Amino acid sequence: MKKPDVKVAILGDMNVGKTSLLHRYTERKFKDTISTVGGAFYLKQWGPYNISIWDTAGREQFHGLGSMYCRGAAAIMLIYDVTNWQSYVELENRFLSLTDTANADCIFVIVGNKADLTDSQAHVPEAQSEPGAEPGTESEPEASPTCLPPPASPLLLHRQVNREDAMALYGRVLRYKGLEENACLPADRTCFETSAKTGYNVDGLFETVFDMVLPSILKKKSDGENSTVDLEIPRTDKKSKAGCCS
Ligand SMILES: Nc1nc2c(ncn2[C@@H]2O[C@H](COP(=O)(O)OP(=O)(O)O)[C@@H](O)[C@H]2O)c(=O)[nH]1
Ligand SMILES: [Mg+2]
Repeated sequence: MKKPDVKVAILGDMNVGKTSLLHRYTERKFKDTISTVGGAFYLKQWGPYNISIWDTAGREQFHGLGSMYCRGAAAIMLIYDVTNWQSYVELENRFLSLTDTANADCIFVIVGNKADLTDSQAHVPEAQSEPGAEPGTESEPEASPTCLPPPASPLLLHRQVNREDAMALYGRVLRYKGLEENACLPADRTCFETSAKTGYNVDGLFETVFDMVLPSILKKKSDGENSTVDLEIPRTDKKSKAGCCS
């Protein structure tokens, strides 16, 4: 198996669409039900580097694993559902502390998923989607230009979380981490809205994050460290914090 050069972890409450986002990005598909037991791991080649992406299960019983998933992470995606305020609140209440084991220079991005439910604009995938990435469910054939016009937009739901809320959370995450806002990436580059269902902004999210972690890979390499991420389950009682683990 190829050794990852860097690690990205996906965190957020159950049902916000973490697995669907990863599935949409890697498989170019959307399925209505995919269950994640414990977690899943995906390796993406990005230029000459291998990036490991860790999907977690949001259920309480797996929380012990959450900090293990974040261990040595160079980037963490905090995912909420734009139609569910509680999923946004939980990021701070339950998930932020799990990121203590991430790298000291870990990059955070805040992602509001299910934007298709609140915004008609999110009904089309981003322009830069690869050919073959089709919106909607995997069983739907791609619409040809000569087909009937698209069906009327489904009824949109009221959004419970705004982009401003996400940007405010990003500021609080930086404060929690003890980071200076002006020394970090600005909130308008680290807050995303996506739809795993339609593909809206999914490539943009992952590819921006991959680009963001490149300096971290290069720094590790120039520091002459062993630049791989330890995939083994860490030994218990390892209490040391960021910086010790990659
Ligand atoms: N409408 C809509 N539903 C979504 C989206 N992403 C996920 N879902 C649905 O939300 C549910 C939970 O998704 P899942 O990926 O399993 O969430 P996870 O628990 O965070 O991994 C499933 O029924 C998905 O079909 C999305 O972007 N839009
Ligand atoms: Mg899941």
